[in-house]
Amino acid sequence: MQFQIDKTDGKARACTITTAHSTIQTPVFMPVGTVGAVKALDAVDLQTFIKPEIILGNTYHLYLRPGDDVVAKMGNLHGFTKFPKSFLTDSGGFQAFSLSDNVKIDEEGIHFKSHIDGSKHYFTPKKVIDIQNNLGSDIMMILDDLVALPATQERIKASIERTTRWAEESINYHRENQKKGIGVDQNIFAIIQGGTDKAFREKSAKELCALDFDGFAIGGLSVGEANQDMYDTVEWTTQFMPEDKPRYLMGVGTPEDLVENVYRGVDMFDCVMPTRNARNGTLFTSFGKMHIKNAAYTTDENPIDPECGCMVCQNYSRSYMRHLFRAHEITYLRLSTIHNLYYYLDLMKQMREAISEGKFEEFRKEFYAKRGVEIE
Ligand code: PRF
Ligand code: ZN
Repeated sequence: MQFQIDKTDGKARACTITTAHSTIQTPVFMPVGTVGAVKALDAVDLQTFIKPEIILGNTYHLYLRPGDDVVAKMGNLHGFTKFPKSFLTDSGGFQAFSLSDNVKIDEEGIHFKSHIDGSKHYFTPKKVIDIQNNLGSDIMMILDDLVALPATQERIKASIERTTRWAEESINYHRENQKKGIGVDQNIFAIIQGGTDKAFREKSAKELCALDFDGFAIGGLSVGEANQDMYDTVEWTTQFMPEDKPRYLMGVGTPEDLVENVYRGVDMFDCVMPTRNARNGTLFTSFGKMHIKNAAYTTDENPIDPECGCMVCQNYSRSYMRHLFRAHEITYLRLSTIHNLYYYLDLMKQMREAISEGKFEEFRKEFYAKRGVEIE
């Protein structure tokens, strides 16, 4: 992986990441394709209407079904899904915690039961790398131990200590594998934990960033803490992260969260919010959120967002979108997903332009002004 900083503006960064499959300009939002498909879309839709350079896949889901051996046989994620650009795969720990029953963590790994058929499985740091080798993702994530907030100091301490130990095991295993020709084109990121505690975040960041990873993620946020606590924790943590490696904030967030965290030096994001909200009837626009089922849109001829350049906004009215939503038409899911993802990727593009022109502060003010919010 090549990484280059193109421009900075305050703490905000515009960078270029080059993997074996694409060139990624940051700040970047990665659409979530949990089981190897961004829900409601296929690879042609993605390439035609959204044009992402990288999307996410989940180790947990793909390991359980269809099985990473099947994906490997079909030419990895790229050959199987026919999405030719980059994939990042999450390690599975987070999904095991949030989706499966009977999760038990010990010093060596995570025991869990499949949410599909109740079968028993065990993820270890090495096992999730083996699986991600089979998936052929461009960026693999280490197995981490994250805690739901609020948590006790003892629990957070145990989490960062275990995560550091697992990180050491992961990086050694991956670099040894690469010497044997396994995962040569694959990159691996560590995940900083530590809740919202400054001392724990500092310790976790310093320990992990001393290791030979290709990039670093901030995990364990957007798990129930206040927005400002997330922003403060990110701002605090980024100071201990290397400048010359990508920084990825996992599972975040709203458009406001993206602006605030780019402002604090984050390069990469993923979240189910644009895709999930689309399906639930919440559309993102340059003037804020829109609930498309609202009766006010019954005969509204305007596009969802007059400022949006997406395929949906070039062709269809709010009235028609509201109708499709209320009629539970499958077409609604595809169109709303296209609009929301386009909005998210376009927002990142606008931020990159603002950073490149040294106008990020102005951009941020304007972003809030359009939503009727004034900031300092
Ligand atoms: N760890 C992993 N995946 C994640 C997270 C984490 O902390 C989060 C936290 N928001 C989302 N996805 N492995
Ligand atoms: Zn649109």
